[in-house]
Amino acid sequence: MTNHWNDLQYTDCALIMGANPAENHPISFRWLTKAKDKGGKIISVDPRFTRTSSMADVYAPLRSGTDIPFMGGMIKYALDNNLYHKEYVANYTNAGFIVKESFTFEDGLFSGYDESKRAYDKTQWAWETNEDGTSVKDETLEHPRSVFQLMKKHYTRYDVDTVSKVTGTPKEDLLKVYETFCATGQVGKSGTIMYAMGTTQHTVGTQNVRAFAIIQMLLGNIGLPGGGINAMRGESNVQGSTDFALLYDTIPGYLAAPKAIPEHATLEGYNAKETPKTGYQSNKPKFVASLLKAWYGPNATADNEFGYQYLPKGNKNYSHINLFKAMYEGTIEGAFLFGTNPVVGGPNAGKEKESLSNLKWLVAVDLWETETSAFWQKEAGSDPSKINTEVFFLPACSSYEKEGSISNSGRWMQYRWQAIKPLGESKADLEIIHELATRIKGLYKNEAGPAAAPINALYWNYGEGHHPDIDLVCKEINGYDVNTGKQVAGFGALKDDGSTCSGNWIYSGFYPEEGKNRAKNRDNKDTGMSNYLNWAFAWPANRRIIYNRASADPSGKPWSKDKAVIWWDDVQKKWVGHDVPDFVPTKAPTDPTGTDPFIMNKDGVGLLYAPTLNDGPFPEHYEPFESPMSNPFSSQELNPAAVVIEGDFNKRGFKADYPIVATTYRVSEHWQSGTMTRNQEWLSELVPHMYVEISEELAKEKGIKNKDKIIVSSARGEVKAFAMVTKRFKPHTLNGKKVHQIGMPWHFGYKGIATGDTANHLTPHIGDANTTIPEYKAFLCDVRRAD
Ligand SMILES: Nc1nc2c(c(=O)[nH]1)N[C@H]1C(S)=C(S)[C@@H](COP(=O)(O)OP(=O)(O)OC[C@H]3O[C@@H](n4cnc5c(=O)[nH]c(N)nc54)[C@H](O)[C@@H]3O)O[C@H]1N2
Ligand SMILES: Nc1nc2c(c(=O)[nH]1)N[C@H]1C(S)=C(S)[C@@H](COP(=O)(O)OP(=O)(O)OC[C@H]3O[C@@H](n4cnc5c(=O)[nH]c(N)nc54)[C@H](O)[C@@H]3O)O[C@H]1N2
Ligand SMILES: [Mo]
Repeated sequence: MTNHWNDLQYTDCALIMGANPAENHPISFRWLTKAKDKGGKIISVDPRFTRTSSMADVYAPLRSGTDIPFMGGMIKYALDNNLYHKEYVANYTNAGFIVKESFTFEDGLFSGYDESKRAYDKTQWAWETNEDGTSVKDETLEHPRSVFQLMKKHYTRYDVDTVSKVTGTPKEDLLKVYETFCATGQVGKSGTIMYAMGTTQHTVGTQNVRAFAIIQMLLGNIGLPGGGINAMRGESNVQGSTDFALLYDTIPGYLAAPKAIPEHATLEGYNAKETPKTGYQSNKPKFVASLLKAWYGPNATADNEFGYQYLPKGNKNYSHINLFKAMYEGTIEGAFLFGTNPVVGGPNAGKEKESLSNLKWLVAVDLWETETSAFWQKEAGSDPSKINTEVFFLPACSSYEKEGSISNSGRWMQYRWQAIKPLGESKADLEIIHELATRIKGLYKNEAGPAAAPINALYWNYGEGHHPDIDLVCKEINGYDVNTGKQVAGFGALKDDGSTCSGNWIYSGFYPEEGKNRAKNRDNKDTGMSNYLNWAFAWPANRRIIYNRASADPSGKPWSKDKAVIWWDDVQKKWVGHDVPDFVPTKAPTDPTGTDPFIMNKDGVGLLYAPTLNDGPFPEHYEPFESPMSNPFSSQELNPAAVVIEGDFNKRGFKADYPIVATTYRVSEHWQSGTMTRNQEWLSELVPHMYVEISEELAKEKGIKNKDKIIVSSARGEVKAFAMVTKRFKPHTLNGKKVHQIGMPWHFGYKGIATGDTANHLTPHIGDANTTIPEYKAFLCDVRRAD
């Protein structure tokens, strides 16, 4: 989230699209209810009428996988009707930047496409720069090569009629949404966009979010209370684990994972390639050196590039779907699965199960024996005599049995204390990792060579014995002066000369001195605009609203009194207000860069045009991997840069055999792959079986009655379930033709109390062009009665 939970109460309009927070993030609704009490509006855009929709002022259905046309239409509407915030756009975004002639867009393809690599040469999308490296700008936004004009041209094609044909959203619903949300472009108003997996789990997932960013910058909604782009995060600590490099292409603090490319051959080369000359990221070498010092301690010296060469460097895509493909092909020998159940939660899960049988060994660390750790058993439909995988099970303890911090969607790092001692033989994950690390280090102690070197160099100083000292882990994350041992005050104090360490620069500052772990802060006094600065610690630097410099006009005054966050105090000569400024606190608005609020970007402005993404600087509609219609916007059907897996591992279905659109989602009563809830009696009783929601119209066509057993099939598998005939789904009218959509929860498996077929037997192994997240939310299927 750019903002945070409590801040939602200040919104004039929440556009909830690709999320169902009433059921999946219920606490967010507490704040939305407050917003509603103050006259705020809620919009819900979802293929299914959800409980969120039932709380909304405006509901619009759409076909799964068509959010870009939906939002493209909104961008066009805002521009055509002059509803955008001109001063914000001109000053705080790259609207005026002049794009080089080498950038073109034709029939769905941007310039620089190489079909054999399914990749673009992004250098062709660059903008013009002056001799000093600054960007060439046209303040009037009239130049035909300006971002603003190129954007306008790009979205002229997204007229309401064409959009409606693709999305299936009735025209009047589209216009109602556009009108309601674009009203937040007025000074004094703010609108927020709340999204989650309905947005991201697509081959165009990242560009879906980009479309949100464009509209929010056009309306001047970023940096304001009640504004922003707010990702409702998933697992309780998924925000924290992403910050700490859960993603395969990052190392902690969103630094790029080193690759086997010539530019990354040395630390100097890595820094040169990854560090922009301007903007806050120009400090990157300090964060990298401090991270390496945290990992390798005294073994990281200036002479050995602080241990940079100990880091593995690979060029492959190591995302979930590719890891499982590699297992399937037998190129991975062993796997540790810490708290994950891919035989239920992974895409094309039947194949993921098969992949596991190609491993030599598997270690599952979990609270329960899951469908995954039991994949080899007869009950799982396997023949144990044919499976050679050696499976180890390590019992993990639950969150109540251990201490540590988790970070919520609003980036608040909050400490949790241990409630009870671990039951039975179970252990905290940290303890398991500690034991593993110390034993592996023990085994390699007397070995030399490239495999042993990084293990021997690893600085594992979290105390003696079997119980790691979690306080030492916290101190290392914050960072300290390696000579004095004194904790640093924040990331501003980190150095690139090896004199400081920090395990994650974005968290630096949460534990600035002995006895002051701010994740443990529990002062619930409102410090202004419900930012609660003394409750928990929000990265970065305890800021609650990111880009909050944009809540003030170029001269430093809040755009409006009601939406004030920070402002320039000309007497004290600094930024003051309700939040920690997301800006150099003493940099005056009159400074040459005093009006550049997006300090994490090289040019200090928001990117309406983003030449950094893999699939183009502007979001463009492409059909899902499996689609019921051809793309009316261009002859490119699938995102040209999507990560495609072909062959036996990922069979593809077509509309002739599978004419129905399907999607998957969650219910309040179950959690994820179900291990956590299908083992609970009460929750199992509430939602005891796998079911599929189908419209009354489809039920009639197929002769299906409520509670009948049906079979849903896709190119990859079949699922048997109860039919839930519902008004929540309605057929779409796409280009004049009726197309059905169905939906189902993905929580079921054969273990536990509430059992049922696994929805993921149907979903494909296909990845978004930037993140490789699988397209769980839009695929094709067919439906028939089971008897
Ligand atoms: N009770 C409960 N709460 C949870 C979880 C849980 O399992 N149970 N899981 C947690 C986790 S890890 C996560 S990531 C979050 C996920 O939170 P959400 O994203 O809210 O979860 P979903 O229910 O998967 O999907 C949200 C909605 O997207 C809609 N949708 C499907 N396709 C499209 C599309 O193409 N466009 C649009 N606009 N909408 C579409 C679905 O109909 C669904 O209502 O929830 C978290 N909260
Ligand atoms: N079709 C479809 N599939 C999806 C999605 C979808 O929307 N549709 N959503 C996707 C999303 S957003 C997500 S996040 C993934 C989730 O996929 P998974 O992470 O595989 O699913 P979970 O059920 O959350 O698995 C968590 C496991 O961790 C165990 N566990 C709980 N606490 C602890 C602990 O403290 N330590 C350890 N070691 N284990 C613990 C639980 O018992 C459980 O077995 O699924 C994805 N799969
Ligand atoms: Mo998630």
